[in-house]
Amino acid sequence: MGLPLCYLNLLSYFFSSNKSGYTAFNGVDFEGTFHVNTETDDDYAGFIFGYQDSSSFYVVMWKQVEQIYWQANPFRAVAEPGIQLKAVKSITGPGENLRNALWHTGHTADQVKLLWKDSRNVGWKDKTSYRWFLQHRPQEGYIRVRFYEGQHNVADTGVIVDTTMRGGRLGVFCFSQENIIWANLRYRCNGAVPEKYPPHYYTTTSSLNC
Ligand SMILES: [Ca+2]
Repeated sequence: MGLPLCYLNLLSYFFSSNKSGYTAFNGVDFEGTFHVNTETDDDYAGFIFGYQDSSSFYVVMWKQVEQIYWQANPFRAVAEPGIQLKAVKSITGPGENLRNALWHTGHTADQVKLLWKDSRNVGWKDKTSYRWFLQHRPQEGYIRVRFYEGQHNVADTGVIVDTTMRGGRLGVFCFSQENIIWANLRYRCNGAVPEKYPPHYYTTTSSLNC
């Protein structure tokens, strides 16, 4: 069994659509809104950036509740609620290993590195709009993501420094979640490295050989 259908759909969308074909190798700001328009599902919604191919991309993904993946092979995968930022660098590409690694909240060798997780560990709420704002400066490896519910900031990665992907395409992401509505997606080129930030707000990550 391969990846969930929506993930495959996403990849085909990337492969076939020019709408998301914007390829940023310089700085980019990317914002959008997602809204889960059902009360009967509790899985992953999010977005992708730095997409180079189906084995190499960044994903920001948010699950509603904790859950062990129903396919225990090739390894047990546990999803936690709370927003996660992952660097995907898969030696296998789409398939069972990457599927379970994406589901899992943690590092999976040769597949996925968890760069950040919201320590509040709170899932998204049904029928609620969340707006994200990403700043990615590939040359510096600067990544920062913030989420808002209305005017209220509900998550902030702080400054993450990672250079696994030096830019790439932008898109949306789902994993086993129905009725996600994405809206008002916007991007703009922006090479300016944001304002100075205190050292404790700065997480440098190493290579992906985790
Ligand atoms: Ca589901």
